[in-house]
Amino acid sequence: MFDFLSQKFSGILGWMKDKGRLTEENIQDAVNQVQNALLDADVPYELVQSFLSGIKSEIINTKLQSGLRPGEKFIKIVYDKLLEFLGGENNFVVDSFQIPSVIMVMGLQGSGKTTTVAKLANYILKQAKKNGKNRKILLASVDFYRPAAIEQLKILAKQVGVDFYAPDTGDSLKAAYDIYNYYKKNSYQLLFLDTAGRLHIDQDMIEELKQIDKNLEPKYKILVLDSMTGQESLNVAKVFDKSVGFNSAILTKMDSDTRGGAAFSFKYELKKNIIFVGSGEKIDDIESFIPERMASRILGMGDILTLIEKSQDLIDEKKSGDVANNLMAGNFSLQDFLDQISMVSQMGSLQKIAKYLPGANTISPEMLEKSQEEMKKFKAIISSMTKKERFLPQILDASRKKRIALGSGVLVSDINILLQKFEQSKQFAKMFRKFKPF
Ligand SMILES: Nc1nc2c(ncn2[C@@H]2O[C@H](COP(=O)(O)OP(=O)(O)OP(=O)(O)O)[C@@H](O)[C@H]2O)c(=O)[nH]1
Ligand SMILES: [Mg+2]
Repeated sequence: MFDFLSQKFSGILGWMKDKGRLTEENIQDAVNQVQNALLDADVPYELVQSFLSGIKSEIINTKLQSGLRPGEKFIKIVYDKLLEFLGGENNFVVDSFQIPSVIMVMGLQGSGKTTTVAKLANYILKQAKKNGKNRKILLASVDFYRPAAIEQLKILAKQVGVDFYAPDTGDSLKAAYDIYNYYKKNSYQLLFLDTAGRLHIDQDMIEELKQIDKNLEPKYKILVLDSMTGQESLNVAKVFDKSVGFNSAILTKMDSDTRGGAAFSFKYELKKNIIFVGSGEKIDDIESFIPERMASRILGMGDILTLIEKSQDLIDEKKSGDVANNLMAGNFSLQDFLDQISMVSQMGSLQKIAKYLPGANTISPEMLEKSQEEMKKFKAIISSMTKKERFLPQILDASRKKRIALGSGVLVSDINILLQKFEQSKQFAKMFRKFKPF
């Protein structure tokens, strides 16, 4: 997700980071590179210009204080602008689907509506479960155009473990009424109404959606957009906005080789939020779209918070929370490092999670493989340390290192590498804290 932009931005900002002085020349150079990256990512020209002029005027007005180096200050300005473009502070959390609600899901054919309905239901169920709650969710479809469409939703509902209802009619408005009555009668908390898509927007489709909207008055209308269609998806969104209207959008297929232009431009162009992104074909492949985290990913600073959240289903919640807190608070110990490594190994291969880590785009598969081996060693090393050593690594003198090396079957040089990497993580956290309000 955002791999393309992230690769470009990491390069540009890596180059700017250590600049001791911001000159007209190096700023212009960086700005040109940002412009090329955005245009290559299929961001509309005017929008790129607006983004860049915001950055330039901010640089002119900026006073170099706040302890950031000039190069870092530039990155901070880009980060803030990026955040603003991606939606600023996100005001939607999935729990804020009010109960009871009807949620109508719309979009072109193949954009991912049906899959997304199932993913959302699954996501909401899981979130509720985490808080010790349950949700009574109904899935239903008014897609009578594609023969297998309703069956597809039925199978997905079963997989997620929520109810499904199919009315006995082929007329979409009648079906919508029938579904709505069933939802009311059985006191469901949420009804997801999957609708039919067409290859292109046509008047019939819009009319049908307008009719259902007028009669059922769904509280939420969500537009599903295929991120692979690039700028075209913005045009689709504009037509929906003018006709049926919608509250927010979900961008699917962000795991594909989309260059991310649509995600980048959506808020600016439509003045509405993206609330989720689809990141794969499986039912769990959905993430909430949190602009701060996306901005951080685009800049190659990783997205540790999402990674930690993803891991929470698998690991000790308190422990992961502690690691995150310690990392942010700056008292990250070797014990936390060990916990982090253990969490990572429980989540599967490094390749899978690397995309959430800072600077991940500069890491090759071979390096990841090597890191996986290294992690095993690190785990053994820290496990051989005393509690005091884990919290005060500065006491590790030659004789302690020798003892640990013997205990864990590694070389003293491996211990030094570990200490170096640990120091780097701390440094990164420090930089991260400077940028982030949390
Ligand atoms: N890689 C990837 N594939 C996705 C994602 N979301 C949906 N798909 C795939 O896209 C294809 C179309 O998804 P559907 O959910 O059937 O799309 P739809 O909008 O309901 O399609 P129609 O009902 O025909 O209009 C399926 O093969 C999905 O598995 C995603 O986030 N990533
Ligand atoms: Mg469908």
